Amino acid sequence: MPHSLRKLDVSPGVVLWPGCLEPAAQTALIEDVLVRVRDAPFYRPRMPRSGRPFSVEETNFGTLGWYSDEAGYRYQACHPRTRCRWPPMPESLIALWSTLTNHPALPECCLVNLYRGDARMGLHQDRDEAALDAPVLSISLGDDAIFRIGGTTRQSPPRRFTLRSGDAIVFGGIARLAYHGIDRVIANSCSLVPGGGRINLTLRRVSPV
Ligand code: MD6
Ligand code: FE
Repeated sequence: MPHSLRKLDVSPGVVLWPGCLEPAAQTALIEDVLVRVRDAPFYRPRMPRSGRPFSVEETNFGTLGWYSDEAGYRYQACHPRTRCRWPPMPESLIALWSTLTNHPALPECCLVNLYRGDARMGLHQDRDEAALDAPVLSISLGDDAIFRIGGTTRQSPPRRFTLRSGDAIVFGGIARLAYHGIDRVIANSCSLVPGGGRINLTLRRVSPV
């Protein structure tokens, strides 16, 4: 169960639950994540065409995982290196999805982003899902991050706010295709992630029902 259901409407379609997970729930969740990472280790995705490596490391849980390399962005059922299916999504995340999104279909993908050092995430849209009617749920663990969100064109003026460990945000409706990114992570602002840094979990529904 979420710790706090205090919610802030950041902009149309974007809802933030600051401190949604209490410290004990954050610790339990990071443990659930790290056990699964033993079977599905972090890797560095590459940009379509150029093959330039991302600064974030990623892995996935669930029936489908988001992956990127020279051939493009896509969802696939297996880890690119182990060739095994992704580990199952932690039950606590599926429960949180139902509570916070109210979406009737279950999430299929939990993308795990690991930010170490000066990793960041450029401005992008989440648009590889056929089920664009479903929102995206994002949970932050570890160091604080400066999140930037604009509108549906790269030119729309962005808003910035800090995402802290335990915060949850949901993007849906007219914000589902909003451009967003992580400008930077504030090193050592939180000690939750072993070895330091930030882990972000984004849950998505991929297939139409
Ligand atoms: C991150 N988040 O917080 C990256 N995408 O590390 C995302 O890319 C994101 O937070 C869609 C919806 C919410 C998000
Ligand atoms: Fe995103």
